[in-house]
Amino acid sequence: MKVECVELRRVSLPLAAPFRTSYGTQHHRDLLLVAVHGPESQGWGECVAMNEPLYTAEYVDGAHAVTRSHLAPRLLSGKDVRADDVAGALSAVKGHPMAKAALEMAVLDAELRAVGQSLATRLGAVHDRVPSGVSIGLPSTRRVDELLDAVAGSIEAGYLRVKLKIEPGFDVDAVRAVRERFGPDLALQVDANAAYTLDDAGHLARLDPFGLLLIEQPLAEDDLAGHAELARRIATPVCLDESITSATTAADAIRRGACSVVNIKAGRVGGYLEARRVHDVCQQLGAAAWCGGMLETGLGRAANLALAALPGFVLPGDISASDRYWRRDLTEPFVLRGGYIDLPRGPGLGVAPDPAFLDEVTTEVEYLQPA
Ligand code: OSB
Ligand code: MG
Repeated sequence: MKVECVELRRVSLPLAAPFRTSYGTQHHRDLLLVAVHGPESQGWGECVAMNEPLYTAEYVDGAHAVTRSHLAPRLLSGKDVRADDVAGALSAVKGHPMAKAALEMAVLDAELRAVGQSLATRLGAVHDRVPSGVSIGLPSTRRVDELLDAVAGSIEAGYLRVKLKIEPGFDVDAVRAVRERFGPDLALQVDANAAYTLDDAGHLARLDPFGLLLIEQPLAEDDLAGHAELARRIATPVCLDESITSATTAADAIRRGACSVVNIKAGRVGGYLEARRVHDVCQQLGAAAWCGGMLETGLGRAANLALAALPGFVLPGDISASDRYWRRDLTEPFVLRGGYIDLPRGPGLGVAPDPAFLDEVTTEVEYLQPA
């Protein structure tokens, strides 16, 4: 497509409930959305960069600035761009995978709408619905009874798998309490967001008896050797999130034994096309994959559903229903049906923001055109 205009929109959406992890508490989502406008169609991309650079180095103001000054101009060069070419066109700019992923997603959406194909078909999806998991934040009070209420609510809502955020001081006892209350059959996993060091290996081994599906990103992002050593010392399978930044790093981590499970997030690896390559690497090397989440609106959720319907996604993802995040979503809400969420069927993402509601929650908008 010829990109005639790139629209950058900042949106502020309150979360239905605060989300606390080992790196901080989120009360609202300050989002960057991008739209690409071409002669035949337009497409939407959602940038998953968080408000602050605490999960990874990227954050929403930085993503906005780099998109405005360095990324969007490379797509507005006057030449025809295909979704397959976006990563290459942006590759001279180092880093900023979430900003790049949003632009590629928008071009994919526009391109697919023009030809009437869904993103799921384009990526190679083999399912028309995906099993839904939920990520439960640290309780604000660090009290286990608050956590047990949240888990009970999630099970009642129908989620097929529960992920608990942990940090030093809130881990083994919390997991034990959940197992005691909900039993051994609950599909349960934990996410540390890099809050531990290898010195904690003995302590983390105390999670072994609880039959967790996995422990996600226990150690620092750059510590593959540490994760490989930890994986030898604990029985719980090690899964990486923050460390996996591309198909290359995924292959390296799996081959080194740093993980046997991979959380795939398109934003973290620079786009849905690279995310599919991470999926392919996991399949080739025998690692289990699942689709992570970044508190997306319906736009990012639609794209994650398409990705999660690929055959190598063998565990439920962090793709919950819209009401787990938002009082009102930007798109038609995604709902649980028997623990599953249906893929949207239409071309491209298959969903679009409600224009009036989008305007209501927009805090800033700019339109970039060729120089
Ligand atoms: O570490 O997986 C994570 C949200 C924001 C940033 C990082 C993470 C998360 C989640 C929530 O765990 C997943 C979701 O439900 O979107
Ligand atoms: Mg994680």
